[in-house]
Amino acid sequence: MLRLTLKNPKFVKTAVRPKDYPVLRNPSGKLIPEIAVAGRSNVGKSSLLNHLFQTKGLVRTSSTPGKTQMLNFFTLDDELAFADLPGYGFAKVPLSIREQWGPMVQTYLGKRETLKLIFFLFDIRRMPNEDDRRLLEWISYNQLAMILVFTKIDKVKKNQKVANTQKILKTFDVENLHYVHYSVTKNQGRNELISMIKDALEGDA
Ligand SMILES: Nc1nc2c(ncn2[C@@H]2O[C@H](COP(=O)(O)OP(=O)(O)OP(=O)(O)O)[C@@H](O)[C@H]2O)c(=O)[nH]1
Ligand SMILES: [Mg+2]
Repeated sequence: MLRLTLKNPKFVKTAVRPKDYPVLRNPSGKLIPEIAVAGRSNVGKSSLLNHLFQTKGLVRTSSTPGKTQMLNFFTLDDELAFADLPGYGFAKVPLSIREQWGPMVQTYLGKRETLKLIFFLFDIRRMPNEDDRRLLEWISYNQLAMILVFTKIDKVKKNQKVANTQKILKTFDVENLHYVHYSVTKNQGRNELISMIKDALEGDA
C-alpha cells in the first residue's frame, strides 16, 4: 500500500545524462517510484510541484518561459520521487539548450526504470501543437501511464473550461485518458490529483 503522506519534500539534484540521475531508495532499500512533470514552457510544471508539495520556493518558477532547463529531481518522504522536466517550445531559450531538450527528455523517458507516471500539462487556453504531439508519441512509445493536467483554469470562465477541455481531449487519440483541472492560484485540483496518483501507483509501490 502506497503511504503517500506528501511530507518532507526535498530537492535531490539536477541532472542531464542518465549516469547523473539519482538512485533513490526508501528506508528499506527499495527503489522508489517516480512521477515526471512534462509540458510546454510556462505551462506551470514547477508551480504545480510547489503546490503539490505545499512549498513556496523549493521548485524554481518564473514568469519568463524557459526557467527549467535540466531535469530536477525531488523526493517526498523518501517514498515518492518527482522529476520536473524542462519545457519546450519557447523560441527565446538559447539554441544550445533547445537542441539538448529532445535527447535529454527522450532518453529520460526511455531509460528511467523507476518512472511510473507522467503528468502531462496543458494550459487550458491553448490547443496541443506539434511539440505536444511529439512528446505524446514518446510517452505512448514507452507505454507510460499518464495524467493530463489542465492548468491555469482560473484564467477561463466555466463554459470556456468545459469547451476547451473537450476540444483538447478530442485531439488525443488515446484510450482511458485520465485528466484533472488545476489552478495553483485558486487552490484547485490538488486533492483530486493526489487520489489519482494513489490509483495510478497502487500495486506498484
Ligand atoms: N494564473 C495562474 N498562473 C499560474 C498557474 N500556475 C503557474 N502559473 C504561472 O505561470 C508562470 C510559469 O510557471 P512555471 O511553473 O515556472 O512554468 P513551467 O512550466 O515550469 O515553465 P518552464 O520551466 O519554463 O518550462 C508563472 O508566472 C506562474 O506563476 C495557475 O494555476 N494559475
Ligand atoms: Mg519549470
